[in-house]
Amino acid sequence: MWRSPAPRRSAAPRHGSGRRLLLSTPIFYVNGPPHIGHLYSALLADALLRHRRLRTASPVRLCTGTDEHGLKIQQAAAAAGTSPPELCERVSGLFRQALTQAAVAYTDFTRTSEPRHQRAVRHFWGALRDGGVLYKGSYEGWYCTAQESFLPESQLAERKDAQGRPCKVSLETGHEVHWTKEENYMFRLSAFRDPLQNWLRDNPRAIFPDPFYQCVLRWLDEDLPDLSVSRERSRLQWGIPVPSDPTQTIYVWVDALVNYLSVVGYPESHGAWWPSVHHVVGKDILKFHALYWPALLLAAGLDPPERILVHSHWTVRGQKMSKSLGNVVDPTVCMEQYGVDGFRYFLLRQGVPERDCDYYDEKVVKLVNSELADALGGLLNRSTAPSINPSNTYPCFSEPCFPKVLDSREAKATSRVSAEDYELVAAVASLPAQVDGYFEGFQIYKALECIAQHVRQTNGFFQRHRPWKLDRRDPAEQLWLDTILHVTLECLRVYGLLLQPVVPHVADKLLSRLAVGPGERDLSGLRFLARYDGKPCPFEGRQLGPDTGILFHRLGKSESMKKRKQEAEVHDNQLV
Ligand code: ME8
Repeated sequence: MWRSPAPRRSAAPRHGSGRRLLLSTPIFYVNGPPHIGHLYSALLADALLRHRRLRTASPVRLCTGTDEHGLKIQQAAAAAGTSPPELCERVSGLFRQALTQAAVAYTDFTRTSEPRHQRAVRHFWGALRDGGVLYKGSYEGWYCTAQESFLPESQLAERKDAQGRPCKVSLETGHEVHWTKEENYMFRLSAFRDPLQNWLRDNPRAIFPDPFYQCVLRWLDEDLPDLSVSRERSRLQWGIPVPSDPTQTIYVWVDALVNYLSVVGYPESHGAWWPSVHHVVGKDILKFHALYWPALLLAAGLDPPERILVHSHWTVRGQKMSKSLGNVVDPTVCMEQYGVDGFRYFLLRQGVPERDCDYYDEKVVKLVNSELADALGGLLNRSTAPSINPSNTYPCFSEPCFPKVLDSREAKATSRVSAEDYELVAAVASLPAQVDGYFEGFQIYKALECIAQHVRQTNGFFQRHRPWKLDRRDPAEQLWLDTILHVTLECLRVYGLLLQPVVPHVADKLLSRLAVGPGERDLSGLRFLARYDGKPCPFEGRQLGPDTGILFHRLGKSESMKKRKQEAEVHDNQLV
């Protein structure tokens, strides 16, 4: 019987927002090129990373990479008429390229074929062996190569194969499973029910959003059979041999999961980061991350990760994405078509972790045109137009024009400021805290929905007061005009700051136009409309940045596509 080791001390400070954090994406199989689902995981993690960097100065890392061993890759290489190393090199490069193109600011990219990773896996295996949780047994069951996993009967369905013969397939992937009988090393997963239940009971936010936490609790009430953690080397050569038993290869999932440790220097220096880790994963690999991985960690004398952030899947026009249906969406093409920021915005604004989301092109065009090009870009364009702001400065706020009230219902009949204007000011003032809450709650889509709604509200403000109708020759009108513009630019500045984690290039363009310097862009010191509270505003009277053109070109015209491409090239040379 496995016994829990004495409580461990970790060098990673556990609490408070000022501590270091390791964010991760899954490491992706190299049996096929990247698709939008992979990019979505990476963008979620990237937005969390960027948001955190804007909030705190404490170190944060984002690790990603490629999962290169196992039967699936061995077979894919054979089918492509190439060797596994050649396939891995090529496809791993495609993932790296796609993530870089999408401006995913990863700090680490692990390939499981790297020696430093393999060394960590061998050490981890040794820790499991020394912990007494491995035993050799004869194992038989239905193996699904696509999932690299043995499946119980409950996850299988009867089908006919291409020749019309009955066969069994995985319910989840639809791929045929094969009866496999081998001598394997087994991991005593069954001994970890109580430790896992205790961990989850003590950490109700460890698996997030909550429906996935509940799902894992249910799994723990069911059968928890021991896990086969090696394969016979005669069948699987493409993997890490079991230390001191060259007849066996380490199970690809054990190998892959250890990437989260090898990246932070396991077994020597991981203590500086572990277990201050948040894993972003798709729901398809929840069991591996929420049951197997914490159990393996406990068995190896380490703490489970702090959080597992789970998201659902993208379907395409209502169908599961699959090579056989030929409906796999290539993120590289999408980014060329919709712009890097356009596509980032779409995926993060439309993707809801709790439920599957459907992809189709028209939806991208409609959303991005309406929210980025028209609402946000239009507002910037209108409020900085030379006809309305010929001095091209951040205009001054006049307190008598916009008197402070404690309650929007107090709006005076004598002032031109309406109750709706006061509501706008109050809403934008509380927006940063709201957005922080949504990022913390892994609801980036809600943060974006909320920002978009505020942008609409600000357009309403601008429209309501028709600043273009005001007569600048009249000093009183000029003061009011400047005040309207000041409030509008202050709102835009807040939106630009808050959008940085999602649309870094667009936000940079917006903030540069508003003359917000590089040192004025973090979120920790964000103050909105200081003048309304009688405080000085550092931007007032400042010369605006150069007008570098439309903030985001509407999608759908070949001309604007060309422009976007040129701009992306210029930007690539300037930004991470
Ligand atoms: O499972 N929608 O790799 P993988 C959204 N190597 N996200 C999707 C998706 C979809 N339709 N399809 C895939 C593996 N994903 C293992 C992981 S980690 C130690 C090892 C995303 O290439 C989602 O994050 O099959 C999913 O979990 C991951 O890609 C699976 O990628």
